[in-house]
Order: sequence, then C-alpha cells, then structure tokens
Amino acid sequence: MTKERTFIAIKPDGVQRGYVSEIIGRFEKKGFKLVGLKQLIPSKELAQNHYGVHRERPFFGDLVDFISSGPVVAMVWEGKGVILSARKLIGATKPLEAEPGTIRGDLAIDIGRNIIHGSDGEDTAKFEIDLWFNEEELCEWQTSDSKWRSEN
Ligand code: D4T
Repeated sequence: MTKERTFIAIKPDGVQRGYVSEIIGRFEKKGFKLVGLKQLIPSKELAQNHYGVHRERPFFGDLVDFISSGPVVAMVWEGKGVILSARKLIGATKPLEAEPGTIRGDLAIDIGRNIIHGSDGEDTAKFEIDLWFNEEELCEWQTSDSKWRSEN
C-alpha cells in the first residue's frame, strides 16, 4: 500500500467563496484518499512557519496576514503520486497562467488570492503535514474500492 501523502490547504479566499466542496470533490474524484481534515484560523506564527522559505520576499508580510485572516481548511491526502498530481490539479501559482481545468485556472484570478496551497515536494509535504497536524489527527484507513483506484 502506498503511503505518499501531501498537505493541501484551502486558503481563506477559497473558504469565503464557497469552494470547499468543489475542491475536496476534485481530489475525491481523482481517486485520492482523505486522511486528515480540519478547519482553523491559523495563528501568525503558524503562517510564518508555513511560508518560512519566503521570509525575505517582499510579499511575505501580506501573505502571512492573508493566510491568518480567516478560516483555512487544512487537509492531508494520500495516494500513489499524490504530491505531483495535486500540484497539477491545482495549476500554476499565477491563476491567469493556470490551465483551464485546473483549480486555479477555473476558479481564481490573482496570485495573492489563488485559493489553495499544495506541497511542492516530498520534504515539504512531510514538513507541512507535521506542522499542521498531530499524528493522532490522521486516519489510517482503506477505501472499500481501493483495488479499483490503483493497482498497488
Ligand atoms: P502556495 O505555496 O501557496 O501553494 O503557492 P505556490 O507553491 O504555487 O507558489 P509559491 O510558493 O511561489 O508562493 C507562495 C504563495 O505566495 C503568494 N505569492 C507568491 C504572492 O502573493 N506574490 C508573489 O509574487 C509570489 C511569487 C502566492 C502563493
């Protein structure tokens, strides 16, 4: 059984615009498995840690203020190839450059309001899952139709 996991967050703009079910649905329809889910208003500290790699960038302050400005839906999704596949489902960082059919390509316009985050690699996924979730908040479970989703 594959254990690849990624961290996905619906940002405050995605929650405010009523896209929680739409976004969760896209990951469900693809065949990935939801293993962690919660809604929270992130503290400034959590937002700063999450976006720590951008600490020196000019947009860092606005980004941290935005992410901690309202509810975020934080999730962990599991499945074969889920990290890269999630990035493809999400689309390019600049929504106007994101392909139609992707979440950002279909639902967003502005880079500062791009509605969703997804881990960009294995190390980042591990770091972000550990940052946002405790081990006991994650569910180990089998979908009843797992053999129809993926061969292994
Ligand atoms: P996230 O991390 O939110 O999934 O976005 P990406 O992985 O697609 O893109 P990123 O790390 O380069 O940017 C993080 C976050 O910062 C916002 N941002 C980015 C911004 O407001 N202005 C900018 O110029 C850039 C580059 C959007 C996403």
